Parts: sequence; structure tokens; C-alpha cells
Amino acid sequence: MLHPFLPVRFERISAEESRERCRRLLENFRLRRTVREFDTEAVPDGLIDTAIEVAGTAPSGANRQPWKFVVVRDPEVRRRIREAAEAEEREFYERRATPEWLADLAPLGTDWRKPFLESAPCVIAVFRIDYEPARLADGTERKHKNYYVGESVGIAVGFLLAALHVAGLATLTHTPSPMQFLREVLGRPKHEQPYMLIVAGYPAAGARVPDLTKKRLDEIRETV
Ligand code: IYR
Repeated sequence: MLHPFLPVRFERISAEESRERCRRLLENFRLRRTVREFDTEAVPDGLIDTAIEVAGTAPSGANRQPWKFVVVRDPEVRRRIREAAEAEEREFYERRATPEWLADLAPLGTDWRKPFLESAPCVIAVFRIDYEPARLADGTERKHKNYYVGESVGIAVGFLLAALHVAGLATLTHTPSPMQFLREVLGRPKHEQPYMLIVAGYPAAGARVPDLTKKRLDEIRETV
């Protein structure tokens, strides 16, 4: 069934205003850094929910919105997530990672220790939903498939990181691998698969970040 259609709400701005807004956004986004040392200071009330609402505006395959954002506040649950993540990460750094992978990570100074999973004020576990369980009229279970789930959830997480940055928070994307334990620890149903952990808060006093550069425009853009 076709949706009712509405006139698009669209603000038309001048070319100069367009360029100016985009330049400002670039300047602001150049300041976004992945932070790995967080202060324990709480984030403002309501902010995380609004940022998740921003993420929820992302486009998705057939508008199926195949995501779930679990805000983890319970300190005991945080402790269990840290414990399980560090166990996997230890395996990764000490056994699973290839020498090339470890060499690529070496400049970032990361290791298996993930204290921020307990100490940062905010941890959001993002789940992808590849299908929704549904029930047919005769009571039998079926799976209602979602589309382009990786792309859709990636865009939503991008929106979330952008919202948290614009809101003045530092963020970290963390993908302990494998991360099935998140489903169990957070009691999520089995059609929700762990996608990523997002840590957010304020940098710890004296927090430092590696002196990274991004590729220049002429390295990432081709014109035909
Ligand atoms: N998941 C590990 C390792 C790691 C992998 C990549 I690729 C990074 O860009 C950073 C870390 C960890 O979180 O330490």
C-alpha cells in the first residue's frame, strides 16, 4: 500500500550560505577525535536520548530502521561487558591478530585493556536487526527480512557520532571481536546482532590522542 504523500519540507538556501555551512561543518568535524581516556563526569540529562533520535532519522533499506540502541547504565552490566570484551581483546592482541594488523594498530597505542567500558559516563551498544520475527495468521513463525542492514546501521551510527560530537561529547567506536557476549549480557533477543559499542563522555584531564592526519581531498576524490 502506497503511503499518503506530503509536500517536502525543504529550506532552500543561497549558494554562498550552502558553502559557508559546509565549510563550518568541516572545521567542526576536523576537531572530532576518537578518545580512549574518558572522565567519569556525567553527560547532560536527555542528551543521549536526543542523539539516538538523530540516529533514528537515518535513511534505511525500505525504511525498515533495522537498529536498536541500548544505553548501558547499570554498573554491574558495565563490569560484565568490560570483563568479556577484555577477554576477547586479550585473545585478539595475544593470538588472533595477524602481525600486519598489529603493526597497523601499533601507532594508535591500543591494547586489550578497556577501562572506559566501566568508567565512561555513557556506553551505547548498537544492534543490527537482519530480520524481524513475525507470526502468520495461522500462528506459524516467519522471518520478515530487512534490507541493506550493514549500510543502514552504518549510516545511523554515523549520524549518532555526528550528533554526539556536535553536542560537545567525545566518542569512541569499539568493536570487540567476536561480540556475541553483548547479546547475552544485555539480554537481547537472538534476531538482534551486536554491531558496535559507542563510548561517549568527556576526555579525561590530560587525555592525549595520536597525531593522525586524514587523507587530503585530492587523495579521496576523483572527478569524471
Ligand atoms: N578491537 C580492538 C582492536 C582494534 C582494531 C582496529 I581495526 C582499530 O582501529 C582499533 C582497535 C580494540 O578495540 O582494541
